[in-house]
Amino acid sequence: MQGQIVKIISDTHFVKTSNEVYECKCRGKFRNQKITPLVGDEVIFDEKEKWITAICPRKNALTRPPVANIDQGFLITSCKQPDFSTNLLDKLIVLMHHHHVVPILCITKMDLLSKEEQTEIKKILSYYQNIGYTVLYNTELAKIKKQFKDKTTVFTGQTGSGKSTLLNKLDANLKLQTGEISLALGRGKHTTRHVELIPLFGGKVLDTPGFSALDFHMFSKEEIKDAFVEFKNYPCKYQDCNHLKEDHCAVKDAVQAGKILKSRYTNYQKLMAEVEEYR
Ligand SMILES: Nc1nc2c(ncn2[C@@H]2O[C@H](COP(=O)(O)OP(=O)(O)OP(=O)(O)O)[C@@H](O)[C@H]2O)c(=O)[nH]1
Ligand SMILES: [Mg+2]
Ligand SMILES: [Zn+2]
Repeated sequence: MQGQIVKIISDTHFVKTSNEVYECKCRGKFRNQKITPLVGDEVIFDEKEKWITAICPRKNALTRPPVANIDQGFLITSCKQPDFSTNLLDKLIVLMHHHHVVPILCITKMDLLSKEEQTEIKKILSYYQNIGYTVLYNTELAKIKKQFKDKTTVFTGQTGSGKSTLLNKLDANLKLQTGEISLALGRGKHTTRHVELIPLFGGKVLDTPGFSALDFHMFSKEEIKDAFVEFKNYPCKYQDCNHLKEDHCAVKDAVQAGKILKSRYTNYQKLMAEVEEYR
């Protein structure tokens, strides 16, 4: 039989077919091949023995969070508790580009900001909109619901950013566990412990445990360059310009002229430096 893994708890894989969920184990064979089944994987399984026998070819596989076959990523980004960080946001965007997942910025906790702080963040977000990304606020439930149809969407973002809270708001029947943020940050504790695939509004959504820090050493310079999509609007004299130490760089000029958001460029510099250091 064929089904999709919707949850994994230790060595139990919950495999969903059109009408039932089977609790399957996994043979060592995959481990030898260095493939681990992930939530989102389509698998072939023996319904009698409850063994997963094969993993179907994947569209993509992410490691953080560990999920497969993803179309789009809701980057759940809080304005406060945890604090808004363009650095984290830009890293997540690079990660999504790397896996061919369409990033959608989803902003939470605007209500915790003063009017002035809100204006400041909205200015930054309108920049992201202008370079082509969809930006949604967690108060725009109707708009958010429309995004899910016929897609597999992963919710990702820092612990306490409000992933599970938003899902509960979208569908009150879900009753996902949510955490008290002051406690979560203090103890570095995650409220959501497992990745879970949930059918929602004509699509599939994956709630995932948040993270507290990220490292991105696996990227190449080319990948990072590609993920800063707006840089392509400023062709440099040299085609392979890294936009770092080069003279007459159109990207650096655009930063100077205020056409490229300063934080985008500094985050780019930091990522490129991390790659350099890692090599
Ligand atoms: N003021 C305010 N609080 C929010 C908002 N969204 C979520 N919260 C609160 O933030 C806390 C953490 O929310 P969760 O939904 O558990 O966060 P999470 O991203 O699922 O966290 P993990 O499961 O640990 O990754 C809870 O106390 C929520 O009530 C918001 O828009 N405004
Ligand atoms: Mg959660
Ligand atoms: Zn350049």
